Amino acid sequence: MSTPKRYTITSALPYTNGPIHIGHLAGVYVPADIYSRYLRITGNDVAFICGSDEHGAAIPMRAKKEGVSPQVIIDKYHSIIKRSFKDFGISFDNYSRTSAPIHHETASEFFKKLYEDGKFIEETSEQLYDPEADQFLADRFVIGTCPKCGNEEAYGDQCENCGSSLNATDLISPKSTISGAKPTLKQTKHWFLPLDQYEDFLKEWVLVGHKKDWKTNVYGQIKSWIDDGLRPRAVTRDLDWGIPVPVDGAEGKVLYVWFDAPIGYISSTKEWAVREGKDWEPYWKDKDTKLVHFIGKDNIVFHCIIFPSMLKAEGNYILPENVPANEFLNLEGNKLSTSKNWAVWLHEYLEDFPDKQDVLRYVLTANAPETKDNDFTWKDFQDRNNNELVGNFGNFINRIIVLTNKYYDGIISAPNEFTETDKQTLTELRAYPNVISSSIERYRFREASQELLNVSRLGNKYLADEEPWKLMKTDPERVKTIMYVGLQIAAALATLSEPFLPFTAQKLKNMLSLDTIATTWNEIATKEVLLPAGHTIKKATLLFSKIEDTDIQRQLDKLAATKKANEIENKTVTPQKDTATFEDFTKLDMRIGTIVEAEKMPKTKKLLVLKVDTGINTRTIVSGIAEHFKPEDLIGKKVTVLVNLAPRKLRGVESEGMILMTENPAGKIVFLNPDEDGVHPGAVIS
Ligand code: B3M
Ligand code: ZN
Repeated sequence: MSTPKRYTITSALPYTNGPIHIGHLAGVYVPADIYSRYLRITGNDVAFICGSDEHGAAIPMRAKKEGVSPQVIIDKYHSIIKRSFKDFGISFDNYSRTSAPIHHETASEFFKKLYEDGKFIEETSEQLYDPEADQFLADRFVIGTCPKCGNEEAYGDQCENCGSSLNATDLISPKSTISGAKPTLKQTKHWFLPLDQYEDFLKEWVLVGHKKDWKTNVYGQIKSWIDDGLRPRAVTRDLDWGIPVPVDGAEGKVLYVWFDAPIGYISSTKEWAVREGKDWEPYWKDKDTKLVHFIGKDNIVFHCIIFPSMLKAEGNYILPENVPANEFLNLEGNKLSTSKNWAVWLHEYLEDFPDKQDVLRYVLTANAPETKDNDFTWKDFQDRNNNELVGNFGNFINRIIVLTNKYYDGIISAPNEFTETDKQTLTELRAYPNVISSSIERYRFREASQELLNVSRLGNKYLADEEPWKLMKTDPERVKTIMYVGLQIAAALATLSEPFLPFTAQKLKNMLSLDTIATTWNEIATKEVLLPAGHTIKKATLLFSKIEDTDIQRQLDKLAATKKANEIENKTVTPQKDTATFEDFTKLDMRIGTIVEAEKMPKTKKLLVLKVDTGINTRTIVSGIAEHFKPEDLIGKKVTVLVNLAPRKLRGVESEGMILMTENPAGKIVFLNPDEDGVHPGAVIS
């Protein structure tokens, strides 16, 4: 553990165009939180900063899709996102938003300073223009073929396939994402940051300065961009959503979202400092402060090339000490996708697993995409919970606490002389704070989480070898020592688990009545005694519980339904039938009916014989829905019935009418209820 310092830790500002999912948590927020919590409990001065990014092009687009104003969208998702972070214990010191006045001010001032210092190039050039939508096209408003890798869906600012940073005019065969139109070229004035002038600085700072300590995936990306040669990059846009460009002659123009968003880290720090009565400047300007950006790999260019060049141009700011970007997390073998709804949304996860925040934090850490893309599977989630958290960590704690209560009414007995095994166990325990620290300080959170589990493994092995439950009858004095040693391991776990499993750590501290005894990581490494004899602990409560196959199946079913829904969406809708005249329509007599009896038609798989009260009479209707409903579930259901359909015999039973139905995305027959999950426009009523 190194000497205490000041840290500014940022995690990528999420776009408020949707809720957040496990990929965000795994890639950015959980590692940033582990790091921040760790630094706080090891005595550092930490500002852990985040906020919502509310100026991205995706926001007005989403607003258009939902038929509301962008403000409605940002307010809605800002609160959902903020809530999810809180629910999962992400311990931001401040969570702001880029629509906040303090941010508009900070970003405007930053731009003005660069403008006045002559750091921009002002240039009128031809930009892509959508003649139908009457709008310039940049960034997400235009897609086309990536000139580097040939991906046909590259955006105007970046290709998500190869990670290249692009200018909209670089795209081959561009197309407007607003109208689908082929763009024309039109002249417009913009301000450019001449990144080419920062090449030498970037080379010196990253390529030479951080060759050894930055992750190879991050370093490799930066190197390839610099090797490709950097070009001036426009930092303004012709849009009406964003921060107005604060200089004369810039009417109708806003700051490029990637110019304002990283400044959001600074404004969020200011907001925090004002609230806490602190000075924000040392957190951004004192060269002894360590600035660390946690991001996903698609944000590397912005945090390692563009933002540092902006900070350098401004002149007063420190540069990031590290940018430990992660790779991507997939879900059950497919890329996570907000638009395809292929995700585990955090707010939905909590509905299904209300007290299992730490389980998700743990699984996402143990399987974090640190060096390569990784896959989240529900089976792995279940296995890690049942084997590692319940079977290892929870099992150890439960045994030691239950036995202490059983043998000694919860009061810790004084130990007798330690055996060699006892001494060795305690020595091993004392090594863990440093082992875990060293992994965390090198941003190896997966490794750190496994070392944490090794602490409870140490405890389980010790108890299994010493078998206090067997010795209780023959050698109760020895048992006192065993329990004492075991309790020291439990106390260490309560403190060491805090960055990873904050909710569990709190529960464990309560059980051990540890709140009154301050146990720091350093104390674990150095102190003889963490829980003294005579100290009283509380009764055991369960830290983790088993996840059953049925819980997992429900999640897999949900994903299967999503897949099906996506397939249906991609399918062409059943073509419309020939025109029916009004007279044709009035011939149909449809009534509401109640199903009063239902039974299976003998010797058939699909048919049910129903008795339906139509108001006119109670009649028999044969319906092919036996595979979709149990007869007993249908009694009392209200349905829509076509009552004047010519009667016909099915398997010898006369059917007098037809119940109207449709199909949901999972292929299940449902009664007419357009609100039924996923019933989509175009679903045929039959
Ligand atoms: N809003 C997030 C993204 O790419 C982008 C990060 C901004 S960090 C300054 O999801
Ligand atoms: Zn590409």
